[in-house]
Amino acid sequence: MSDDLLPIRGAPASPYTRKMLALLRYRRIPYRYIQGLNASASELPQPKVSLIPVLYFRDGSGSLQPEVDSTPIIRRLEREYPGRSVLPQDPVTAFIDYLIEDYGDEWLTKAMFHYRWYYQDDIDMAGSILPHYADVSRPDEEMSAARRQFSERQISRLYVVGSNDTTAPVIEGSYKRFLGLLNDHLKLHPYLLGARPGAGDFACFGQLTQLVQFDPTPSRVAIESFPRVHAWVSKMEDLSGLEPSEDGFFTGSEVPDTVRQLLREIGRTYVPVMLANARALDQGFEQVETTVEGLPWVQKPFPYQAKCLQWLRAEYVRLGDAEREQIDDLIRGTGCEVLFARAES
Ligand SMILES: N[C@@H](CCC(=O)N[C@@H](CS)C(=O)NCC(=O)O)C(=O)O
Repeated sequence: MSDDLLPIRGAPASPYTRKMLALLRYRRIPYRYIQGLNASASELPQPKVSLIPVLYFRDGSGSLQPEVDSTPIIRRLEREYPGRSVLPQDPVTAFIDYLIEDYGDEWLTKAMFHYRWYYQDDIDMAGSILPHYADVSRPDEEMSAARRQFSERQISRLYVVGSNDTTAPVIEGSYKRFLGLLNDHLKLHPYLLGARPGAGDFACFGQLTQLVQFDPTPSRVAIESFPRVHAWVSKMEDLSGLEPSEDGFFTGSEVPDTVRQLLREIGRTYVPVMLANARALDQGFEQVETTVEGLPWVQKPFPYQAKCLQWLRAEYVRLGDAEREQIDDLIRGTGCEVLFARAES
């Protein structure tokens, strides 16, 4: 009965849709996947903010209400569907998972959007394939107009993620280092936080479905240098057959050095940009300006990422004293500690 199936609306080229589909499969939550950007083609209501994926939950009267934003949706699914959790129970591990999830969603996505709409090969591929996802039967003439419109619209939005000629080397350097760090980690552990996947794995996976499996420039990097990561992405797609053990996640004291190296990478790139973005918004600046790895970073302020910083800080404040000390030990010297410098004092 389709009534029992959780509706999710999204598209194959949307990294957050892929994040949520893989998570639903792993969690064995029965769903129906409605493909398309617009609710108008289905009987489902449109959310207030026009983003995908949209998940639909029944309210008290039984009607379906749209929800967007994968991070809170994951928490809601945890409350409503028990078992096969993607949130570690150990608060220290859970905090690291949250930080990695945020990094995947908010920083890796810069690489995803940048590569897709910056290089001609990538623009050509995405521009010619993506518009077909709305309807594969539309005539070729219509599709070539759609291709132009769609590509122009997306290229004009590169600024939103901070992709420009100044930031291109920073974004690309960070993508390549991330692949290298994930590769090192996967030599020892199948998932970022142990023997079972956390929300952070799904966030990184979502972006990597595009970066290593679709767009030609970044996928070449993965195919040539990181076949292990390429294989990981394919495996993550459907973990419905994995039988996770209760103690599959690392405890806070077991978090390995390879994860600490990833935190260092987060501290070198996402953290300075997140802080500069929040500062620019606080002070009403037109531009975010900072340096990342000694290279300049300029972009327009992005209000959503200032909220991400507040949410991260709220997670930190919520920790008990002993756990916060453990986190402080883990992140000391990674560059992530400055995120919480004020909250600490
Ligand atoms: N924070 C949101 C981000 C979702 C998002 O940015 N979705 C993109 C597609 S991957 C989108 O709908 N963009 C608007 C558009 O393309 O019109 C989440 O985690 O779900």
